[in-house]
Amino acid sequence: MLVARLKRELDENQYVSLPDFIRPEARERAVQDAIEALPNAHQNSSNRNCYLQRQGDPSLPADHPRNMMLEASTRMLAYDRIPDDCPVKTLYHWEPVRRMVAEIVGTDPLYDNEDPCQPVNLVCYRTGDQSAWHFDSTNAFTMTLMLQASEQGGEFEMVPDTRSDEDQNYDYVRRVLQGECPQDVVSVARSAGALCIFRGCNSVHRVSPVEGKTMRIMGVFVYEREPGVIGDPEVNATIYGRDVAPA
Ligand SMILES: O=C(O)CCC(=O)C(=O)O
Ligand SMILES: [Fe+2]
Repeated sequence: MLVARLKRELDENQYVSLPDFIRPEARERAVQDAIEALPNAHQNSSNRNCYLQRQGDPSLPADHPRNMMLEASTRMLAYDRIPDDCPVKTLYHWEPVRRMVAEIVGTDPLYDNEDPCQPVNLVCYRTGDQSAWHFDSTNAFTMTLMLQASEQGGEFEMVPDTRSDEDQNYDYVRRVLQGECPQDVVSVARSAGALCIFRGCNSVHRVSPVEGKTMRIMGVFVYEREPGVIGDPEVNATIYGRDVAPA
């Protein structure tokens, strides 16, 4: 059965990719929606370590991964900046998709995220934009849909199982970040329309700098293990540029 094979692939490789997940007309429609909404995107530029922290640890050496600050830059369209009839929202809220994803990731059932910003994002990368090496923070899995690929660059690169729940593996992480382990970097082929489910918590990954005129446009979907989840206002302030309500 297809879902069983995808689950096995995810468990073995820490990612699985499904080509042609969205019809070309729907994909083009989502690309248009992203281009039209782009003036409302939050330009998200940051200098941070691979643990998504903006501050290093002065008690550690300069070449410790916690002190290796990396540049990232994307344009982020939050859920409430995307039209309600955009195909990425339709897909996200469609029960058969949620059920299929739940079976692949082995967390059943899954629920929609209820935050105003977080459930579905369109992440746009123009020339020079990139996502630096990082571990995803809380989510057990991440799901992305390539809506438009860049002409050059914009590769999704991952080093499976760089660390584990028990071992931070700092020395290895440092070598990966310094480019000393190219043989361990998996470049995940993503043509337009491909869905990717990956476990980014312990597998460091990045998007290499985008080159060329064509914007890389990625749909990102967040499902939850329990109903009613909303985001942390501070995280929304950082990622989406929202005001933090006064305490
Ligand atoms: O844009 C991508 O391909 C991956 C983005 C990413 O790292 C994430 O959503 O956690
Ligand atoms: Fe990530």
